[in-house]
Amino acid sequence: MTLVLAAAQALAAYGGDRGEAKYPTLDGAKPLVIGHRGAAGYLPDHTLEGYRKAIELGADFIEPDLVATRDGVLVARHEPNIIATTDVKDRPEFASRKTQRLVDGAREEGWFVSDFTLAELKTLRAIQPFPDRDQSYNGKFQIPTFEEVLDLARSESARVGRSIGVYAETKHPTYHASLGLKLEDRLLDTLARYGYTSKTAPVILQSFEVANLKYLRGKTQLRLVQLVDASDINADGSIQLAAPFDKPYDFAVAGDARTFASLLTPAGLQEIRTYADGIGPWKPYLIPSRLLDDNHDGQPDDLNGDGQLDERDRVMMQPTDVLRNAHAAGLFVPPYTFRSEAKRLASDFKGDPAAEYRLFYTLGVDGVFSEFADHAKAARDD
Ligand SMILES: [Ca+2]
Repeated sequence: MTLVLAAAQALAAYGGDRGEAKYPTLDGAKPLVIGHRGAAGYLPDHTLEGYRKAIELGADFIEPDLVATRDGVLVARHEPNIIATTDVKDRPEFASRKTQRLVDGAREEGWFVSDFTLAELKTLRAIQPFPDRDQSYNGKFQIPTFEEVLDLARSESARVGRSIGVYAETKHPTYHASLGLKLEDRLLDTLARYGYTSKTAPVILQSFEVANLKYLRGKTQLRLVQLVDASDINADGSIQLAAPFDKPYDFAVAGDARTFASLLTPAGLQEIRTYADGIGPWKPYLIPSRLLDDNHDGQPDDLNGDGQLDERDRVMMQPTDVLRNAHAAGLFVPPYTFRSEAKRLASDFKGDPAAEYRLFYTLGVDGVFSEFADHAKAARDD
């Protein structure tokens, strides 16, 4: 029996014939559908239009990544460098702003949010960074401020009649602090103006760094999540840890030897529980996948014979203990990122994103960061 079929049968057993919604999550509630960067599978990342689309598709939370402008305003972008997500490179008036910066120790060239005022950023328009996705909305939508995202979540909650949460990430806190643009107090001050200070507020904060989460823990009761990254996954399914994706960047600066993988040991999870409520791991930490070499020629097999190696040539392995250990530590676990395109799905799923969702829901994840919220919701509710 395949892992996917086993997952489907186990999920059926949870629901039973009584029609009860019961899930193997930390608290037994339905796993959350989190609209990763909005509805990134359909519309350009981190735009009000993209967040609204995610809500229409059924997202419970929308997920803004936060960076700071030169005048200290929090705006939603996945990276400080906006070369790939806006039309800035086509704007002659900003040609002279092109520069190089070190982001978490890695040199990047492009245009950086911290070199622009909010007013200047508002003249730019978002573009779809994945070349294989719909490019027809390029040049139409603005970069939103965090306040505009909060306003949208509030107005959409009233419009659709359910609570839409905001799952915000502090991007590169050490980098921003080095520029004199510390994110955390700006974030908490903004949230406090909306009355979001308690554990029950429709807000969750997350970060790949540790020190800023500990700082936030000392200042707020809002739910906090430790994100856990990696650089890649090896052919055998083991996690690859290469800088700057090997450890939280504040660990790198402090000379702390611990890696992201260290955070997911039972001891690491206990430590996280002292300052956070959940972990957001890259999904191979929960269920890895591997390439095959069935003909023993020393090269990974091209399972679908298309001449290239991608997710479609991988096979899912058995789950690790990370989810069970995290739940045992009292931490909720929404992994990232779920993408529906066939080339982004392991061979087990046969091009059907619902099969991947069912596998992870059955494992007991407490949410999924999805770029196709409609598929995440349908797989959860059907
Ligand atoms: Ca292939």
